[in-house]
Amino acid sequence: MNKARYLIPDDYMADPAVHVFDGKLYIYPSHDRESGIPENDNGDHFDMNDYHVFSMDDIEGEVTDHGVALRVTDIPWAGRQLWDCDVTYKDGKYYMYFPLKDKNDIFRIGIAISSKPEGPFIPEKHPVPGSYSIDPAVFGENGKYYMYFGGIWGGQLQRYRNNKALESAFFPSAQEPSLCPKVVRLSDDMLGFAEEARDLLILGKEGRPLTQGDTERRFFEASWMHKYKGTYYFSYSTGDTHRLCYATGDNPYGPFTYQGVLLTPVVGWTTHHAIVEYKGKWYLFHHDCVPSGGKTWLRSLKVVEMEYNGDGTIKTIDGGGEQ
Ligand code: FUB
Repeated sequence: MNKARYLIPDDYMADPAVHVFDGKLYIYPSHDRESGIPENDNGDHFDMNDYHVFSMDDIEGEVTDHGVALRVTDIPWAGRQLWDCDVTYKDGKYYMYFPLKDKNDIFRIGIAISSKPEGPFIPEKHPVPGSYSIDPAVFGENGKYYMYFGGIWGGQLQRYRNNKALESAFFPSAQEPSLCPKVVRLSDDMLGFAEEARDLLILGKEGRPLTQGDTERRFFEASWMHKYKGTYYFSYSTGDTHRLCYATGDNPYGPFTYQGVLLTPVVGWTTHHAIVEYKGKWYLFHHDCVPSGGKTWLRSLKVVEMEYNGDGTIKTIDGGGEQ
């Protein structure tokens, strides 16, 4: 596959989480829609209210839409805005983790469970105790499952320190270490956190944490974790500078060392992704706003092959937007 391919031309889907279950690729995107809410820095215009699940047997082949897997109206604690979800498998069950604002307009992370990768997913009655912010991504190995989460601005991460809500949002100054994504091991029943969420440190090559003012490299949102040749790759969006970047480490908690840009800006404001190996090749799933003519809240899913250099760095992919 040399060229990026749009996967779902008939609908607006974004924020892909992608996994191989039973030998097939399963895609768990956000489902964008035209809600009429004006665009703002809080992300109110991303007013999604359900999830569809898609699958593929072949990266060039047909994409099957399995229909609605979860609706906001099915979730007892729901306020609004179903953002980026992820799904993982353990002991015969598929667990979907999703961010949603509760009735007080606070993002929490919810769980919904299915016996099949395509759903339908049945939501738990309450969000994960102690959860906050957005963009959960789950990485499992050796029977342990780690959740990565967090996002600044509309994702509300600036409202917390040490897992406690602040009286008001607060950003570090430009020279101070940036707000970190969070990593936490999930409990054995997959329904809660087994420990306090920790800061996932991203260091520059000189060993110092990236600073809040380093907007071209610091974390904004859209965590993803994958492993390649024994190295852990944490990748994320820089938000207002519109890059997907990555950092590497030798264990799931880090620290991670910044390595570079995975995807240059796309057409649109947000950039978000999943990285997955399928049939011996690596792929970057992501989104852009070309089909909607640049409407930032109507995004379209794409996939492109991703390549590593011999030293384990990733070849930067051109997102096609303004740099
Ligand atoms: O889709 C809403 C938000 O936009 C996601 O949670 C972010 O990662 C960004 O893609």
